Amino acid sequence: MKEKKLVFMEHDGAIDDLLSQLLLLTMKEVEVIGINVTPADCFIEPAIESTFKLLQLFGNENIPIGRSDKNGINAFPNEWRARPEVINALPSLINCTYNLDPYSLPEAVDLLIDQLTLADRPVTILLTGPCSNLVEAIRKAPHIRGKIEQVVWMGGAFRTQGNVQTYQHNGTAEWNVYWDPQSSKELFVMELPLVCIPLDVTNNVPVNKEFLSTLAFQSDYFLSNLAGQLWALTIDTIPSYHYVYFMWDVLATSFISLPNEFALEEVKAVVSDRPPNAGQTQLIERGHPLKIAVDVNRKVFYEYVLNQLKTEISLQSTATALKV
Ligand code: AGV
Ligand code: CA
Repeated sequence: MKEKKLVFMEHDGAIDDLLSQLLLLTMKEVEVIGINVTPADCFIEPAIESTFKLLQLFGNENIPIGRSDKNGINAFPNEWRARPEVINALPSLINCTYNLDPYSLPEAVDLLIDQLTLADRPVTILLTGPCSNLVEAIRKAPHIRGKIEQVVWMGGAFRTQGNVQTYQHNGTAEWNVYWDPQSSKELFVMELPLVCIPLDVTNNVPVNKEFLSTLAFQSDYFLSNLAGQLWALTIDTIPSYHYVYFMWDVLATSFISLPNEFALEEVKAVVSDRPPNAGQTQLIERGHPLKIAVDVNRKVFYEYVLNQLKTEISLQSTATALKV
């Protein structure tokens, strides 16, 4: 049998990140070797609770979770960070047993270093939040570079407008890059095998009612039902910022399984770390080489997600998790 692809996930607890974790766990060809949670687009305690509950549904409580205590240079709006709190109260998750002390978990950078060091083959790192833990891990333990097969990052806005709208900013940056522009700048300088899934391509995949309606018709499947509940929470996305919620992280996650459905381009780029464009990913000739996704087969992507959400989770683990 073909060996599974090893994946370490770094997320930041937003609804989209949790949906991405769920999608990743449905991938039969993938072995998840750890999940770090950063309090960027979330508050840490509820996000760790959701992360653990999703693992539990799949009977994967043995996958280690790392807790990051980092503060971004540019914090996410608190209204966004507070959104995920409601997730743990959804009917599909509220009765999962949860008695984990989040402060007993390993620190994120240490967990990443340990898991990469232990891995017996190269690992794909999936970043659906900021890149700060990865950059610090490589700085602290340069030997882990050799264990990195590829870094897939939902981040950047190369030939399109950014999604940061705030003071002292001209709107050119994407949030995951902007949260910690200095680490982002350093990530590009490191010249890892990096693929960015930027706004240029995620703009093609909004969460729309048609998709949610199709998903609802298959809600006899536990995971489809749960995903439908999660996405419904994104429809009234916070006033005064963006009204449309995209499948940003979910698209980046699908790249792990569907690389051939994406058009990639090799570019050279740098990240700005000062106003008025901190966090902007700029294409310039003297920049660092990386790949960016510029297009995706949307139809295949939506169908793939719908199909993965028909994955049956074992009744036994659900029963234990839900105490039924
Ligand atoms: O910029 C996209 C990133 C993704 O990793 N996040 C959300 C996804 O998890 C930040 C973000 C941009 N707009 C948002 C965001 C919004 N309206 N609500 C919450 N987060
Ligand atoms: Ca995210």
